[in-house]
Amino acid sequence: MTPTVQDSPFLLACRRQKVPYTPVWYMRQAGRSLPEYRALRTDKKMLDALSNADLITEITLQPVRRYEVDAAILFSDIIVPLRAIGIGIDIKPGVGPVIDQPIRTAADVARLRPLRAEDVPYVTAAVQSLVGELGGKPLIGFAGGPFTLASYLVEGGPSKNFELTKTIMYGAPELWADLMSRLAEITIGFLQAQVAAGASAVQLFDSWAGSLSLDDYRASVLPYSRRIFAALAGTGVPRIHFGVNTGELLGAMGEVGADVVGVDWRVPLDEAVSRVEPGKALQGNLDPVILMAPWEIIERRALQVLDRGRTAEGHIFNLGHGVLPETNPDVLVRLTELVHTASARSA
Ligand code: 1CP
Repeated sequence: MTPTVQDSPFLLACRRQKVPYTPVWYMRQAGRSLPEYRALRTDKKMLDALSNADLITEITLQPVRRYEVDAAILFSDIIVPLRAIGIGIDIKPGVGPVIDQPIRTAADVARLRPLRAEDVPYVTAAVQSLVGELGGKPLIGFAGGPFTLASYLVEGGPSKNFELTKTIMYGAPELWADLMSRLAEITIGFLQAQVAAGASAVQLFDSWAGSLSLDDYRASVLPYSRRIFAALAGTGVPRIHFGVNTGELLGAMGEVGADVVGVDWRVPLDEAVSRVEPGKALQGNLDPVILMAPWEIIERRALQVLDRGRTAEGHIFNLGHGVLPETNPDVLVRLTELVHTASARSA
């Protein structure tokens, strides 16, 4: 019998079922560190690459071929749905997303209309072709979480302290609610389009939610993330939720309805188990910077992550955040092999 995507170790682990070995994929595996990615990008702007179905397909497949990871992640960006509904955004090399006219008033917020699948034809076409190309390996669709999207829109670009965003969140609750509701609707449309086209799982990256206290996260972000996860519940695909520096928020980030909670490197996985409610798988959590150390160190630390991951109901091996651009791809090939062989021995 040919294995189906539903029997893949990645989806089994998301569902907390028995796996032949611990599945592994890497956040940001589909960009930046691979020479074949850089070669493809030399004469192409990031935004052009993100709206070309053939390029999205090719870049998504590159790390799967090279690293033999257990899942592909769609080559896209969290700003893609915002641009698709008409917000002026550029991705500046070495900076990140930059917004033409930041969103700060009720009139600005009113420009955020819902997203339909027809707004992102290059994404749905790429997902459809990837499902065929991947031959039974799952494709992870994704979107930015509401706080993280709000932070780029309000600040106008990357930010350290999110001053303007938090000023609205603390001081103008009605405006904040309108902004977050609209972002939740856009995100639901974007994720549903990816799942309808064939994505096997979704990850909501609320990368910067860790800048909030637990109380503020619960009051001002959690209800909108919960709305997103609830809208996807009927699709049956596993829903992963991830943020950076979210040790204090791990329980709440699971409560939004996530099937899998992503953990950064600051909280050991066995400790994370005690912070999330039962019935969740965990994903993580090797520090991406450890990949710059000698192999013996990487090996010891990766085995420690696997050991601690065994205390979870399901474990997907990953880094605690994205692959850094200066990472040697050969190290990721070796790490993937190590995770597979070491976990198969103890499965
Ligand atoms: O594996 C992959 O690379 C898949 C594609 C992917 C993903 C999952 C890209 C392509 N972006 C993202 C998500 C993303 N984008 C997040 C959430 C995940 C995370 O925390 O890493 C965030 C916060 C962004 C915003 C963004 N886009 C930044 C960060 C800026 C900041 O505030 O620090 C940057 C640098 C970008 C551009 C971008 N998006 C993707 C790539 C490969 C790049 C770099 C462009 C390049 O140099 O080629």
